[in-house]
Amino acid sequence: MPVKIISPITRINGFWRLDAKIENHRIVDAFSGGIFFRGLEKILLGRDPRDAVYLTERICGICSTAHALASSHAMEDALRIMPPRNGIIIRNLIFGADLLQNHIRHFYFLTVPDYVKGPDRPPFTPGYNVDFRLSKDTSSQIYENYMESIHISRAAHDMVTIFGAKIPHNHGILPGGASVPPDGDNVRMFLSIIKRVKDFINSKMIRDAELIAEAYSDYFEIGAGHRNLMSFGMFSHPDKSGEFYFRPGVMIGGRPEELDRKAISEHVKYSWYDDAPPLAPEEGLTEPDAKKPGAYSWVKAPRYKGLPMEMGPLARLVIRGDYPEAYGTMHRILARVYEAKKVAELMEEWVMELEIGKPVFAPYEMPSDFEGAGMVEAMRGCLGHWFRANGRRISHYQIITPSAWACSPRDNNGIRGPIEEALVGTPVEDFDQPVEVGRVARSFDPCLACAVHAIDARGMQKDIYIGT
Ligand code: NFE
Repeated sequence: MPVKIISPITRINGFWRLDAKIENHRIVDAFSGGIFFRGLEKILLGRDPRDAVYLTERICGICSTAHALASSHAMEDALRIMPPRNGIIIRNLIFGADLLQNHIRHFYFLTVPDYVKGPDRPPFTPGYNVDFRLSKDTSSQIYENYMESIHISRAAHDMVTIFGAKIPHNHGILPGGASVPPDGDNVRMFLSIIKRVKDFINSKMIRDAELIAEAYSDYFEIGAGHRNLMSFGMFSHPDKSGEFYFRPGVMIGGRPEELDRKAISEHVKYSWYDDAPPLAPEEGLTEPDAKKPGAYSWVKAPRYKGLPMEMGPLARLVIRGDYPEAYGTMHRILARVYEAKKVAELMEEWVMELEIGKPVFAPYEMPSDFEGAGMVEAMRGCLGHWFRANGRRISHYQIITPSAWACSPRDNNGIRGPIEEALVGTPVEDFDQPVEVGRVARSFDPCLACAVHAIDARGMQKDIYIGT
């Protein structure tokens, strides 16, 4: 059976290999392989737990604020720290700004070229020449907005720097709260930028996404996957402890459930790690075995109650009740732009809730031995940091990112990961131009930089198709 190997898949973050078995112009099976090794958990051992926030941010440049949040939540969980109201709002503003940057970039830079023929010059050439359905005028208009989105996504990053000092790897989020207090200047600056970003999303990005969705309506069905959704809860409420603006929850086969934070385990049968039974992240091991027979990925297979789960904007909006229950490629794309609109609107309100002169940080004492978990939403979905400290040094740290869930290989029961499953059934018109594979896979906004770390030379074999 012909197998299309795409490695590395371009227009994602990090290095990723997809093997798609194609029969009669349809994908009948798929294998998702992370082709570099993550060693972050090992780097953290023996370090001061207060430094984890800065070290784990370095996992990835596109979602570093999410790792800062997860790490801070883990410390706050362990030491029962309650950040002050201002600190929670500032963290929401920093993470919200980074989420907007991510969603704008994902839509224009990573998604649009799969559906809209670009200008006849690099970086848009060379490119595919199949199944472009929009008129020349509409395509030009969308690429005009693409050019503007470069400035707008940068403006979103500028917002992160107002309260986070720099981006990627901000210094504004830390255990205990935030580091930059609000004042007249930074609040005014933030407000003027959020308004500009919001106007762009409302007047251009939503329209461009809906134009694409209309022309490619078959993609509402293509790429549905396992039909299990999960969210850990996004944007803590500053006045209602334990509540979120985007609530946590689970939907399994259409049935809503409360999230059980203890029902997560990682499988490694098909991953290049020493064999172990499914382990909870509190006990998780990261012992590489690059020669393990049958393994095909550096990504582990996280499971919830033993099931693969889909997450990210679509899961969050469905669980929040802002989008009808739906599964499929175009639903993921639309949910991402609608979520950007909602978050921008909320952020405009949150800036006005800051109280000048009030604290942003709660000081704390660090005992010798403690442990905690930080379970938050990153842009792509559920992100967890689990750690233990002994003698004020990290003795265990385990991270599960949303892309580890999405790009996971088969689990110990042989069940495909979410993207593998979503690809099955996808039509492929031209074996040599498999644009459809990228459309389905990228709708999850995968980031292999988060999922794994360090390249494997096996990704360089000759039969490999470079780029999609
Ligand atoms: Ni590298 Fe990340 C997000 C995290 S990965 S982008 O969002 O955590 O899944």
